[in-house]
Amino acid sequence: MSTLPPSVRLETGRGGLPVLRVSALAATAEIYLHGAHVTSWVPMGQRPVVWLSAASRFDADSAIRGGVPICFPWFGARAGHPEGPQHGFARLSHWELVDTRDQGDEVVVQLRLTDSEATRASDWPYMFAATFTVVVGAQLSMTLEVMNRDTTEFTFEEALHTYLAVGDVRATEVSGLEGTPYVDRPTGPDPVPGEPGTARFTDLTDRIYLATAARTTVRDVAGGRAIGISKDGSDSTVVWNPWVDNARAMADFGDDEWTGMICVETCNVRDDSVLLEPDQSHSMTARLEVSALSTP
Ligand code: TA6
Repeated sequence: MSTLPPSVRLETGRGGLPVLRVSALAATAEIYLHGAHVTSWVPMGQRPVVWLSAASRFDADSAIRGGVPICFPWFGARAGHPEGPQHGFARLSHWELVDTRDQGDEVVVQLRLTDSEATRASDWPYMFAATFTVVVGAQLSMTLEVMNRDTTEFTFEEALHTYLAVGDVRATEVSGLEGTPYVDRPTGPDPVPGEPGTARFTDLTDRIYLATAARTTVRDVAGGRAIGISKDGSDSTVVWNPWVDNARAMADFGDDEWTGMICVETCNVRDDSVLLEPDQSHSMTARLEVSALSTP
């Protein structure tokens, strides 16, 4: 990696982990090399859009709580492999900084993770290259590209597990998924019919919406703003809030923090998993933008 542009500084972050601090004209951002983990995106004049727990761990053996965890090559617990880390190894791995450059008013940062002795020795032994490209500006664009560098096909799941900051999740709704069937994880594995209205939050919410490429909008009424999430190359969307009991049960999640966040995750999971032939690659992009809340 050659020298960095003045808009990007590689510094020592929390827990002594290396962090890229990005100052674009229209926004600032932070990306830890640990997990290629976006932990902050703040458009000029806005409050932080990406939520981060005050109780998050910052060590090489733990996932950062909040921000945008990269879930790869599986999502959740890996079927048949209880020993594997929840949500795959990508968010627990050190990613290499391969490129960073100014692009007009925006700043582009690119990180890469390839197979290693550890991953090849795991129960997911394939040769791959994962490239994560973040474009920091008035919007935040994140693209995960996976290339099959093996001589055999492989299937993977992926998620940009985005935590968004809201004023009060109990006064928040998510539009764009109306009528879309989903797996309601607290109640069972089979998809249930979609709801006609916007998604609202009154309890633990953990939904996998399948076969949807829809743009979603988080209407943060208490926070007075809307957050738009558009996506390419993604057929699943997960919506999650742990609610009070699960928040209390997580050591890296403040007991009262659950009211201030909602996860809207850009994914390809379960039936939407991705099959790659040798030398094939697949890209998935999530794009965030903030706007004032239009009155209903
Ligand atoms: O995306 C929702 C989910 O799969 C929930 O079931 C919950 O486990 C959440 O991810 C957080 O997972 P983590 O491993 O980061 O605690």
